[in-house]
Amino acid sequence: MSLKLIYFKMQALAEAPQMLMNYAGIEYEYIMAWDYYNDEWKNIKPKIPFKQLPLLIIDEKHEIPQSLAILSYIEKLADLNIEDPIIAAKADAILNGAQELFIPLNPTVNFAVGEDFNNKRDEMMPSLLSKFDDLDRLLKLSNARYFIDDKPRACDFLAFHHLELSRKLDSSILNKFPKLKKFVNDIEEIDSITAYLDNRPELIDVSIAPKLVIDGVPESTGVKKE
Ligand SMILES: N[C@@H](CCC(=O)N[C@@H](CS)C(=O)NCC(=O)O)C(=O)O
Repeated sequence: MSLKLIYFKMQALAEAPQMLMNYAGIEYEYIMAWDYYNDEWKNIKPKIPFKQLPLLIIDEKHEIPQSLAILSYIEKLADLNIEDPIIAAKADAILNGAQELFIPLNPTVNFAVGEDFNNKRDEMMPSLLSKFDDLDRLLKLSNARYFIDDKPRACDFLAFHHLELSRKLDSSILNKFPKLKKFVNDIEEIDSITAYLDNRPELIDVSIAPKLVIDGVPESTGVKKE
């Protein structure tokens, strides 16, 4: 089976799918849109379902858009999906709730600079903290290491991604939420995730001139090759 994850130069919606695949030992290729389609994003965009990425391409035949659909497909492939409909619905609720953190957090950390970064950070802080408070309570209710049980699933990797990224807004942001902080540390300490985090392109110069260090070369974040 061949799995190709098509995305851009940013640390956002392709992170949780990659963590899940690394955790489950599923092989995949991460390919920049311009390399896969051999064209610029503005020409590719109209031909993509929902006109956005990430897109998972299975066996060069099936295109799966929408990061949550991608996560749920990988979860089934990894045999991590939940049989009990009530527990599965609770996991879905965490997944959807965590995804609400995507905007404005991800675009701000990946692209905003200077005054614009500061304004966006300050503006989103109350809603971010309110959502963290929700996640903190739900994690306490689970009475387990992760949101559902002691096995990390799609909802955990998605929540982890957004929590981890938020530390680039403010490195002390999780201090008010000890349970969430421990959750982030627990995920970081899973061997396959430690290896993934250590080897993925590093996001540097956040708020100044954000770049991803790809194969040792710092490249501006964005939807363009150069
Ligand atoms: N709901 C979609 C959102 C996808 C999305 O916002 N993708 C952004 C990158 S993170 C994108 O394709 N931006 C380029 C564009 O819209 O032209 C998902 O979860 O996959």
